[in-house]
Amino acid sequence: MPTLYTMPGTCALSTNIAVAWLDAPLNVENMAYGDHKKEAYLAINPKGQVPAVAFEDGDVLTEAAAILAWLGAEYGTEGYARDKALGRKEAEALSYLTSEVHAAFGPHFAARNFASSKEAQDEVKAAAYDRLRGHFERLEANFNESDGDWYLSERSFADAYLYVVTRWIEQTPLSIDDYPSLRAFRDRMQKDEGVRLALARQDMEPV
Ligand SMILES: N[C@@H](CCC(=O)N[C@@H](CS)C(=O)NCC(=O)O)C(=O)O
Repeated sequence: MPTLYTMPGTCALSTNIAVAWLDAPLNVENMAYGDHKKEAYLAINPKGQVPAVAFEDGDVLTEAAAILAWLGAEYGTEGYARDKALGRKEAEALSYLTSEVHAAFGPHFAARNFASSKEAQDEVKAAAYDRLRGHFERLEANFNESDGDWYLSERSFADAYLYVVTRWIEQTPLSIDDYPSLRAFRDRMQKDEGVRLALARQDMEPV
């Protein structure tokens, strides 16, 4: 059985939720923070990041969007990346969420990677918060366009990833209350059985 590697609080939660929604046959190995930089895990994923899926034949798949696409293709049923129109939009949403929105949190989580002095780090963080405001405004507007309970026309893996960033906002000076549809979405997600299972598997609580 393939193993999905996760860590508490991380974007790996999106893949963990997808595994729960699909009831896909994967082990979920939730590492303690720090284990991702140890030799044993670096031998699996030299990037030292989660998520990663290790297959029994030794192959390894990294990058959340790629793992979600693989899960959909391998275990998907109707509504999970099988419908072509939804699949296109889902791929677009996942690229946006992983490469733009997630990346914009970078200076917040690791300002030291962007500047060395405290003053410069504060400046970089302030710029990141402005950028994040733009992203959350766009996410809220996109959500409202779908006119339903989900980010796209029906439930998709974009919702699993969107849930992750609606949690991370709590750690920043931004407020989820400024984005009422996203707030209601987050509340709904936290009542979902699959989301609760994935949270428990990653030693996490609803926010
Ligand atoms: N581009 C990667 C990013 C993965 C990533 O940033 N993972 C974070 C957790 S959300 C991580 O493992 N951080 C630890 C580190 O980089 O040291 C993806 O989409 O999977």
